[in-house]
Amino acid sequence: LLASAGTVWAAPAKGPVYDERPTTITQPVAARDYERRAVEIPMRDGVKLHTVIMIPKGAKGAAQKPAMLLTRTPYNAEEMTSQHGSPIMAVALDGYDHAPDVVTGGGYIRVVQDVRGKYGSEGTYVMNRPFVGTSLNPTKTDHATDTYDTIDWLVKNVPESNGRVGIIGISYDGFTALAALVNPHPALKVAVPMNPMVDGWRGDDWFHNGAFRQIGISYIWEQVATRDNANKYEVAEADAYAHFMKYGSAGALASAQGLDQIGFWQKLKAHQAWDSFWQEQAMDKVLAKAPLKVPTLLVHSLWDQEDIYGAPAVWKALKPQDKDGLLHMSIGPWYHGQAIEKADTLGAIKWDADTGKWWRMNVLAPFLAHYLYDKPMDVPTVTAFQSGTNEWQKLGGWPAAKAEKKLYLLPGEGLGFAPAAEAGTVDYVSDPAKPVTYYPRPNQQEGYDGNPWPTWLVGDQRAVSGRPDVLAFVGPVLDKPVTIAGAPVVHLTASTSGTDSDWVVKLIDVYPDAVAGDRAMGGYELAVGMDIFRGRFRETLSEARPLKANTPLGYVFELPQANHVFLPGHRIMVQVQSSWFPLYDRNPQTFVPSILDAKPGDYVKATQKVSVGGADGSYIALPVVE
Ligand code: PG9
Repeated sequence: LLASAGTVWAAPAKGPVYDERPTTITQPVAARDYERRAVEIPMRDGVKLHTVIMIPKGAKGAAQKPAMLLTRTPYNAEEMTSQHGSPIMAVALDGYDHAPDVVTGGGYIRVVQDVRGKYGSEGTYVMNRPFVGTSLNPTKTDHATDTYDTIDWLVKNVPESNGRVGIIGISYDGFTALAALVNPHPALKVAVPMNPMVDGWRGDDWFHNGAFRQIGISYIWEQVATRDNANKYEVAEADAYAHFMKYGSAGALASAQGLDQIGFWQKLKAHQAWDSFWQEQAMDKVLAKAPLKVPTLLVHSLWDQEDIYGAPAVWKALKPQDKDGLLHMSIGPWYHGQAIEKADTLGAIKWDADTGKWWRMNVLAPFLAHYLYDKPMDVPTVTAFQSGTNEWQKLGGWPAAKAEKKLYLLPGEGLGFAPAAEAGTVDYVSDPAKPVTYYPRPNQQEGYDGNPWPTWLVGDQRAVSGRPDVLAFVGPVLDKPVTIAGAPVVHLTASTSGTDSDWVVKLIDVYPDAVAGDRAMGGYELAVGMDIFRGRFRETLSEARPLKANTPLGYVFELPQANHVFLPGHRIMVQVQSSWFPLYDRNPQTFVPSILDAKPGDYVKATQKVSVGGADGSYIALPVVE
C-alpha cells in the first residue's frame, strides 16, 4: 500500500481493522499433565522462599504416592520449570538440573526453589553462603536451615506425596544438595549432588591451587549485582583474550567492569590464599565434622570444566567414616552437568554409546527409587566409566590404585618409567605478554551455546604442542596398555628467573597417526588430566611467599581424577607451560603481594628450567592398575 507521489497517506477511519492486536486477550490454558503450584515457603526467620511444585496428574489416588525431588537454586525456579512454555511436565523440565526422563519416569513431584536473595525469594544474597556457627555467617540461617525448613513445610503441605524427599542438583545446586546433609531433616531420604562446588580455592570455580579463574568475573557480576541477573556483563571485545589483555591485571579489569561494588568480589580479592575464609566454607571439611546420615550419590565428571575438584574431595573426606555404606559415587566421561544430557560424545571424543542415558537408567533412577520407593537396587559403591576401553565399571571403592608408579620427565623432552641417571634441565621462556591460550583464539566468554567452553578440556593439545614456551615430553609407542585409576600426582622440580611463577602440567594420551575407522582422530592429543599451580603457594597454600630466583624448587600437586587406559599403539605425553590464558589470570612472574593488583611493570619474561634426570628429576606419580 504505497502512497502515490503527492498524496498524503492516512489510515482509513473505517474499514478493516488496521492494528491486528486485540485490545484485550484471553489466554487459552492447555491441558497440563501436571498441577503447578507456586508457593512462598516461610523460613524460621520469616523470610519467604519462592518455590515451584509440580505434581503429576494422577498422583492423587495413585496406588503408590509419589516422593518429592527438590532442587535449591540461584538460577530462577520459574524459568527452570517452564521450558518451552510446555504443558507437558517432561518438556517443561527440559534442561539444567532435572533429568526429566528420571523425574517423570519415576512419577516424582518436582520441587524447585529459589535460594535466598535470588529471583522470587526474599532475603539477602551471599555467594555459596557459609554456615551458621562459622565466623563467616553471623545470622541464624544458612542453606542447611533453609533446606530443613523447606522440607518440613513440604511434608506438611503436599498431601499428595508419600512424605519422602530427595534432593538433587548440579554445581551450585550440587553445593546446595550437599548443604542439605548438614543436620538433615528426617524426611530427607536421599541426596544426589552432581558436580558440586566444594572448595572455591583448591580446584572449583574461583581458583585452582591459587591461580585465579578470571573468566568467572562475568558470572560474579551477573549473579550478585541484582536479584534477577538483570545487569548483564557487557564487553566490547569479540575475543575474551583481547578483553582480558586490555586491562592488564584481573583486578584492573574487574574495577573497570564495576565489580568493586560487589561484596563477593571484595571478599575474593581479600582472600587470594587458602586461608580460613576458604577453609571454613569448604564443603568437604564442613561435612567431615559429622557422620553422613543420608544415602548420597556423588556425581563426578572426568572432564568437568567448572567443578572438577568437588565431588572426589567430598568422597575422600567422608568415605573413611562411612560405616553404614551410605556414600556412593559415579564417575562419568562428561563435561560439567552432562550426565543429564545426551552423552555419546565429548567434543571430538566418542564413547560408542549414550553414557548419560545409560547412567540415568542404570544408576540414578534405581538409586532414587530404592530410597524413595523401597524398590530393590543393584547400584555398586562406585560406578566409573573407563575412557580408552569406553566401558562402565562397577567398583567397590575409589581410587582403584595408589599414585605410586613414577613416570619420569627425561632429557630431550623424553618420557619413561625408567629415570635418567644424569641430571639436566629442559628450558623455555615464559612471556606474560604472549600467554599460552587454553584453547585456540578467538576465546569466548564462558557460556554454553555453540561455545567451546564445555568441551575445552578435551581439546586437541597439538594446538600448543609446537610452541617454544610449551614443553612436550613424549614417551615411546606403548606395546601394552597402561591403565590408571585415580589422581596422578605431579612432582615437578623447576627453577624460574622470576620470583613467582605458574606451572601448568598436562598428562596427555597421544593417539596413533592411523586410528582405525576414525581418520580425524589420527595423532590427537587428549588430555586425561591437567591443572595449574601458582608457585607462590609452594611452601604453604595458606600464604603467598616469593620464590627464590634461579633455584630448582619442588612443586607437588594432584591432577584431576582419571580412569583411563592408554592403549597399545598410543604414546603418553606430559606438557609443561607457565600460562593458561584467558581462563587464568597471568602470573606477573615478579612476586607482588596481590596478583589481582599487579601493575604493568610487574609483568616480566622468565626463563624456566625443568629439572630432569638425577636424584631430583621431575616425575608424575601415576595410579597405575597393574
Ligand atoms: N559452576 C557454577 C558455579 C557454582 C558455584 C558457584 C559459582 C558458580 C555452576 O555451574 O553453578
